[in-house]
Amino acid sequence: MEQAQLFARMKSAVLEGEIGLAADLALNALEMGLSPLTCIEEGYVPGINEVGRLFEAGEMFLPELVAAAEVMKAALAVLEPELLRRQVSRATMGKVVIGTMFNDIHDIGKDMVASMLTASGFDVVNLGVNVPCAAFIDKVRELQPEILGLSALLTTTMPEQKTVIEALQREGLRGTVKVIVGGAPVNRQWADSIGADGFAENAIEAVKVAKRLVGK
Ligand code: B12
Repeated sequence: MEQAQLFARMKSAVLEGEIGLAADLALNALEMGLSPLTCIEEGYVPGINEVGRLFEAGEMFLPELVAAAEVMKAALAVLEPELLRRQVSRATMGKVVIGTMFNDIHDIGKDMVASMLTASGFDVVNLGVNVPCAAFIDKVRELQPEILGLSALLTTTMPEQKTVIEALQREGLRGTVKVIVGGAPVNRQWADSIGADGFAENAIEAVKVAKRLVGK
């Protein structure tokens, strides 16, 4: 199968909610020697973005959104171990604590960022989704990470990023940790307005920003 055809089938597997097919295509791609990251970026992510567009337009509904997310997870489960195996770096870049904001259960993109950071040598502690502000603060105090990553996929949960930064300030921890923010509705302007140290649009950029912030 041609690469372009394979990527098109990955995209349609997400759109059609075909979990088994998506995982098989990921295995095929690895057997063909394709980079796991290219498959994610060129195959599956265009699929989930199209699902988001159709959902917004009222042409797809919640069950289909859920199914598409399951497909993404199945494909990533095949690709991520290979991503980590290929890119593993021996140098320790520092510790990152990352999580999705309170009342937000989106984790596909946040987990991609976590995987890419791990693959690049960061020691990542992933707190999962729906993380209350107090849990972020407790982990920063306990683990003293160099970087705190905050993910928000909903316009209603973006303000939680500001809440966490303010709480760090209040607790006297703001100077100890660099805060990076991301998620589909987040942009640089928002990041600057809440006093974040960094913003990234995708997982590759997130690694660059994190490295810059730790001076590597
Ligand atoms: C899949 C999905 C779901 C899945 C999530 C499953 C899961 N386990 O994650 C399910 C079905 C559960 C879901 C539920 C809902 N969803 Co939803 N969902 C999506 C969808 C289609 C894709 C998100 C995704 O995974 N994208 C792929 C990843 C790779 O991209 P990403 O998340 O943006 O991450 C990248 C970057 O943003 C960045 N990044 C991400 N995090 C971080 C963190 C840091 C620190 C950094 C530096 C970078 C970074 O790097 C990532 C990798 O490149 C989006 C549409 C969209 N295009 O965003 C809607 C979307 C986010 N959902 C939406 C909505 C409305 C909902 C619901 C409220 C629907 C409902 N009526 O119940 C619920 C909310 C539940 C909740 N409380 O959280 C809206 C939000 C609208 C808004 N303005 O707030 C969207 C935009 C759809 C739409 N167009 O209307 N959803």
